[in-house]
This record gives sequence, C-alpha cells and structure tokens, in this order.
Amino acid sequence: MRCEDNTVRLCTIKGKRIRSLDGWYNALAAGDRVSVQIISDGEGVIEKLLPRRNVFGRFNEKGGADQAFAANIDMVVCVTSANSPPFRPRFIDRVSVITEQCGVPLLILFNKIDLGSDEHAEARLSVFESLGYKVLRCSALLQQGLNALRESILGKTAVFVGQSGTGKSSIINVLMPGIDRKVAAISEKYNRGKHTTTLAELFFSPEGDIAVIDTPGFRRLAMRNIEPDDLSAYFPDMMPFIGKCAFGASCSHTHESGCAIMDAVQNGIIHYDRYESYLRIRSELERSRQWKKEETGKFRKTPKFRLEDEEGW
Ligand SMILES: Nc1nc2c(ncn2[C@@H]2O[C@H](COP(=O)(O)OP(=O)(O)OP(=O)(O)O)[C@@H](O)[C@H]2O)c(=O)[nH]1
Ligand SMILES: [Mg+2]
Ligand SMILES: [Zn+2]
Repeated sequence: MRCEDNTVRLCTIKGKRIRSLDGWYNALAAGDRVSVQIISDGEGVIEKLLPRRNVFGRFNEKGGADQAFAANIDMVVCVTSANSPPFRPRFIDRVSVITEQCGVPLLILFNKIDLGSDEHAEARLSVFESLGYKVLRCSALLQQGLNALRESILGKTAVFVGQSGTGKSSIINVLMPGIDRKVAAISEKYNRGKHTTTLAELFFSPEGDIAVIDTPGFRRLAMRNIEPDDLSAYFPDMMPFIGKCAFGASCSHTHESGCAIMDAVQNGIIHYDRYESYLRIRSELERSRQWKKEETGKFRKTPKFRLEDEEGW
C-alpha cells in the first residue's frame, strides 16, 4: 500500500476479511483506498476500506460473486487489436456498459496498428466514435501513438482492460519505463493471449502525473448487477429514445410494437450490432434473475450460462 507519507508498505488485512466486502469475490481491488495502522516503515495493517467512488468489475462465474478489478478510477482504457488476437466488438460493447455504470469516460485504444487493420474493425470503431467514445490508434511495438494516450490520461487514474494478448502490459511498459511488466507472445495455435498478467496492479509514473492499473485479460465479461430494465440507460445510442416507446417505461425494447428503439435500429440510427449486444446482455441478466427467483430464498451459485455464440465476449 502506498501510504500518505509516500512510503510503500507491505500490508496484511486485519482479521480474515474486510467486513464491508462480504459478498465480493475478492478482498480488495487495485485503486482501493483504505485506512492503515502503521507498524513500521515497511509494514502496516489494513483496518478499513474507505467508500469506493466506483468499481470496474464483472461477475465471476466460478466464484458466483462480483469481482472488482479496479476501484476509484477516472477513465477506462479498453485495449483492442485488429488481429492477434482478433477484434471483438461485442467485448467492447460490454466494456462500454460497465464503464457507463462507473460513470467515467471510455477510451478505446486500437493497438498493434503495425499489423494493419481491416474494414470491419474500422467500421465498428467509427460507430464507437460517433457515440462519443474516444478512439486512439497505437503500436506498443513501434512506440507510436502513445503520446496522445499519455495526454488523454494525464492527471487521471486509468484502468487498462481488454482481452488477453492485446498488449495492455506492453503499452504500460512504454508509458512507464522501468515498470517492466511481464509480457508474452500470444498462442499461435489459438490466436489468443496466454493470460500473462494474473493480478491487477496500480502504478504511478515517477513524476506522479499518471496512474495506471494493469489488469489480467479476460475472455468473458459476465454481468449481473444491472436490472434488465435499466440496461438501455447504459447505451448512449439508446438514451435519446428512452421513454418514447408506445409502452413507455415498461417497454423492454425486445419485441413490443411501437418501440422507438427498435424503430431506430430499423432506420439505421442505432447500429444493429450494438442492439444485438443489448439483446444478449439483457437476456443474460433476465435468465440470471429468473433462476434466482426459482431458488426460494436459499443462496446458491448462479449457474454458468452457455451462450449460443461466445464470439465477441
Ligand atoms: N505486433 C505487435 N505486437 C505487440 C504490440 N503490443 C504488444 N504486442 C505483443 O503482443 C503480445 C501480448 O502482449 P502483452 O502486453 O503481454 O498483452 P496483455 O494484454 O498484457 O496480455 P494479458 O496480460 O494476458 O492480458 C506480446 O508478444 C507483445 O510483444 C504491438 O503494438 N504490435
Ligand atoms: Mg498483461
Ligand atoms: Zn422500446
């Protein structure tokens, strides 16, 4: 833990867990603020978690609980690439929903431009841009485009998220020389990362002008902590149409006649792929709630849902 006297201390947690975090998969997240009882220059004991401003996390399916990757963040940087590993716009849709929930800006970082791009990725990136999300292109390998990134995160705490192998740790190594995060080539056989980073960690630049959180790449971004009827509010493309459906606020935007959102999809105002992501996430949220209802009172792990098509998670 970095303490107020600017000393970094190795801290243990008082007792077995932090009471305010019961129900979470992990005890603490990178970026958490805590009160520490100082034992010595090198040691401390974490006594209490201070209230979190926001949390970037997901539902951990194995553990059956919400897992926080980062807390108290000012910006989410979603690192992507056109290939090695392939571009997964549905994954970015999910990141955008969680980012909207955090109430912070999303920056989409299109890395590995030295490997080229393709029409499909460019088309989807321009949709994200039209929604007000900033898109920057870079190559950690050639050290290109990273000044613009540095400027965008100046003075902020930014969490870097994305599929394994897109280059999160490589970019952080260029931004903060000396950090030396471990990086590893992606698997040629499966064309995906090898989950090199295993722990989310917060780093400060020596000048103290930026703070970044490197996270482990994940393949699935499951969500449970959004009410299905609230989901459209996290889609900026749907926002202008909310409340304008024939069934008003009770419209689920999935099948109703006179649905303003479905009309906007039909008219090409909302991109069909974005709407499809909405439908998939909504169905996941509804199925998890349905299942909970059937379980009268007793808490059990939420089952793992197999989606028809995992492409784009
Ligand atoms: N061609 C090319 N390769 C890159 C670039 N950036 C990173 N790589 C390579 O991509 C591979 C994965 O990079 P990492 O930085 O380990 O990726 P990561 O996103 O941190 O992966 P996880 O920790 O598993 O989530 C490494 O072999 C890097 O050298 C780039 O701009 N261009
Ligand atoms: Mg990494
Ligand atoms: Zn509707």
